[in-house]
Amino acid sequence: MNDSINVALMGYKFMGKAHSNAFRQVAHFFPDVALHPVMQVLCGRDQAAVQAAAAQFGWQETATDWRDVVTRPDIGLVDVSTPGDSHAAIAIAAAQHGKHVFCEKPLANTLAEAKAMHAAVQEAGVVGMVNFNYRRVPAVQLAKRLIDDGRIGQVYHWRAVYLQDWIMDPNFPLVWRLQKDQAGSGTLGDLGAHIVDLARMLLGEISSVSGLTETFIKQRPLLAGTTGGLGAAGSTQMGEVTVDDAAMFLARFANGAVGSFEVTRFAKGRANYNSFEINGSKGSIVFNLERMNELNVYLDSDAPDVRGFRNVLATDGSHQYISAWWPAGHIIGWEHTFTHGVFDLLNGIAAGTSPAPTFEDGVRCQAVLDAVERSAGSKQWVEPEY
Ligand code: SOE
Repeated sequence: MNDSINVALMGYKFMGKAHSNAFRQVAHFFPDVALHPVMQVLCGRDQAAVQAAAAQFGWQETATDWRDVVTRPDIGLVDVSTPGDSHAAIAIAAAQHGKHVFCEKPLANTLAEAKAMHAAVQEAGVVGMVNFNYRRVPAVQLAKRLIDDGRIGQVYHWRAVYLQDWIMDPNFPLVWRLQKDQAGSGTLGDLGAHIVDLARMLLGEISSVSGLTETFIKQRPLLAGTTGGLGAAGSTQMGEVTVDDAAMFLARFANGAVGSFEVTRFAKGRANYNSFEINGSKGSIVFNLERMNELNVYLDSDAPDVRGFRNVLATDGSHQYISAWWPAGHIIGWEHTFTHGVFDLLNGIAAGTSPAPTFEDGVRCQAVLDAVERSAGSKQWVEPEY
């Protein structure tokens, strides 16, 4: 059997569940993975909740303070799946103690934190990888191959949206994702980070942006149990929303292409609609996460009488990661992208290299988000500060 590595996962909610599933599945479906993960410690502040999660997801131990975990000599890999306000502290401490670091997106809440995290993994000589999971959709990898091989020619346009609708009810409470001190930003960091990362992977660096942000509902009910939450008589107290509900920006790419990006949590009916279209001199590509096994492709090289958008089902052995799963046509789902990320991460650790998206990619994405915020404030075109 291959060597193993003990993993500590920080965070046990939505992302903790997705990452746990990836660590549990990876060696079963990718038996050639160079390091087998041992699900050693699950860490979270609420002892009863973290114990229940550990039992459900299959972790051997629990801890309630990440500081006790990052110093443990038996831990080789620290996975940071907490809200953004603790990413930098945990990742930097873990790197300083010689642990490899896997971090949920966006890498940090600010550009300065992201740069400090990148410096920490570099100085420690450990692997640092950001979990931008949509890179690891096989159909998205097919899009990359078509572009890199020149099949759609010179790329002129990038057009991406990431749309959700889960906070449209004004009575939806002021959860952590709506508070700048915890989340860093709203849709921009949560959803915009994903499509910026995809744009960078597929088209290359973004050189300037012009953006706007908007917060439609500025006050929301405080959650019970938070300062000023439900009053004695049951009256609901309100708190300020300090992040964007929507963000839009135009971009120029270093390769001459131009792009548009739109993210919102106010698109009724769009639960998790992540889609991009790329237009080149010889063809076009369209991806939509709701049909994540498919890639829509238009190629000039087709005979004129049958030319048109075709739907490619990216589920046969020629498509990345697919041979580990099922026969052609037996589709995969959202959770598989996390397993693919963990597979590449573990191979990277064994080889001593950080797989993309590295912490440097995380910094470059953060620099674009930072530029959009500055542009929204100044109403000017702004360049990312890499
Ligand atoms: C929440 O809006 C969220 O779960 C993001 O945080 C994820 O990164 C995205 O994949 C789906 O939406």
